[in-house]
Amino acid sequence: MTILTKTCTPFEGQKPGTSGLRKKTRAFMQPDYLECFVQSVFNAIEGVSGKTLVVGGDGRFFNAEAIQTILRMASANGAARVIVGQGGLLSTPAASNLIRQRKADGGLILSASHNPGGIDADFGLKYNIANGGPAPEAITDRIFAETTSLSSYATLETPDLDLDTLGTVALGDMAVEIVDPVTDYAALMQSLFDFDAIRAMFADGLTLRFDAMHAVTGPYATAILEDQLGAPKGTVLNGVPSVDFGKGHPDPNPIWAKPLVDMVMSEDGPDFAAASDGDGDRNMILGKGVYVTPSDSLAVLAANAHLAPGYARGIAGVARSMPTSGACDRVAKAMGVECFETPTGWKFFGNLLDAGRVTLCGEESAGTGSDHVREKDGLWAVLLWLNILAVRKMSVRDILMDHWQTYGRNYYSRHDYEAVDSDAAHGLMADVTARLESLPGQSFRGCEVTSADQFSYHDPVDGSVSHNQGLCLSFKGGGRAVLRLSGTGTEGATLRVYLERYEAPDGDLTIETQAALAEIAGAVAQITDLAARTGRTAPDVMT
Ligand code: VG1
Ligand code: CO
Repeated sequence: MTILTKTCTPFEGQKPGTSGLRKKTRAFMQPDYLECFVQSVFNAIEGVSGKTLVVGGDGRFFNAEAIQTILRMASANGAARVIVGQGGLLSTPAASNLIRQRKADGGLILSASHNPGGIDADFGLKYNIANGGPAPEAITDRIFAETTSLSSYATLETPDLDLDTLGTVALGDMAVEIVDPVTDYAALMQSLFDFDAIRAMFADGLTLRFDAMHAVTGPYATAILEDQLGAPKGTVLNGVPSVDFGKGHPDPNPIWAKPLVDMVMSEDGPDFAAASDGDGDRNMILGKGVYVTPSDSLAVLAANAHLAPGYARGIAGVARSMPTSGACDRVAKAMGVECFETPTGWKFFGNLLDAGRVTLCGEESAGTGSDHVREKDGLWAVLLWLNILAVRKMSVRDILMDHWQTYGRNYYSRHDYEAVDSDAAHGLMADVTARLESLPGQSFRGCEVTSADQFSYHDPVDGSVSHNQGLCLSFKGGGRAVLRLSGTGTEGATLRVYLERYEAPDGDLTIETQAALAEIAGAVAQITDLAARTGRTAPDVMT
């Protein structure tokens, strides 16, 4: 088969963000755009000759076409084997698992995660390394450098492969192995959790609703929750993946998964409910009448993980991203295990997990995971919660209340200002950065700033340093605000304001969240001159 070398001109802005390259789908569909990025990835990892790769995506619009392009290029670049999910589907945690199980050299995951899908929505692509986790910054920097100087790429001229039939086929000299996307992942889950106890709990009548949001988790959730664990048919909602996620926004939070939240808040709502995102790595946890913030969920899971067989030996430590609340820090302290604060994005957890320093990781954006893979994992979090419920035989609400009464409560909320004018958002950040040194000691709306700094991360495992990872303001009395710009958006800039306040176990544990954080939010508005700079008087999304 003839390998074609095509000349190309570099595209601007192919810089991987928090989680790979995310752009408008139409940008990815331009001639050569995807090809240039894929060739840059291959070049950045010293080629793929003789290597095995895992490829799959969340099934969004352009997933199928992009996979065919990637397969042709992998073959033309000399790869030995590509393992691909049937129909081109793999959830992000399942891809991470396959890379590890099959000892692949790396993988390409096609997803823009929680961003909407469709020809006028978003698409994305990221490279994961041999440990199954997202490429660290050293590699994404190399990929970006390649994109700026690329002059040619290699591909084949072949018809599309049928990816719907399981088995191995040849593409040039490369083997393409089409695997069931669910099987290996489901086996991993079974090895970690007490499926019998969870099955018994469903048989006893516990009611669950899992909203797959028309995204990739549908087949996984149906196979595991309904077929293996015996939850009644209909437990999984919106379980068939569609290219535009049912025209929805596959972000599992109280805004985009509102129907599920309304359901658990109603009289006859289910005992437990959960949702996951486009690529299946995020989770939202709900109990009858209660929403569990992701930061609290991480803390509860850390405190109770030992109740599941896979974690019976206890946890080595916990890591959370800097904007995530300090709730898990209190659990780690009480358990006498290490707790790490990393920048936003799962790529920063990999070294800690590989080194055995931490067992659980989490982010405020609805990501929780463990050392079982090197990605966050939505369904895993749901199963760990189910295992804990099966052992403790308490409601979600009671478990949460018990947790706060033991450790205190970190009131927490994130306010997002989306599609803000990019210059205005960068100007706001630059202005606060310039004033960081003068802020401590000053009061804003009655809140005194005690410290103000820019977060830099020093990786304790490989010694690398990542600067400019968000602005952190601490207030007298233990309140905190974090400001950063999103690295996953595709339109203008998204300003994220993270707010937190701690209340001790004997304090008031039942304040409405936004009311509990109103003073700090007011202080941030004044410090940043937010309304004048962005033209916004209220956030677009509050989670
Ligand atoms: C967001 C979240 C971050 C998460 C990232 C990828 O990044 O805040 O916690 O790791 O998305 O998640 P940003 O830069 O927009 O704040 V996923 O599930 O979209 O791959
Ligand atoms: Co995701």
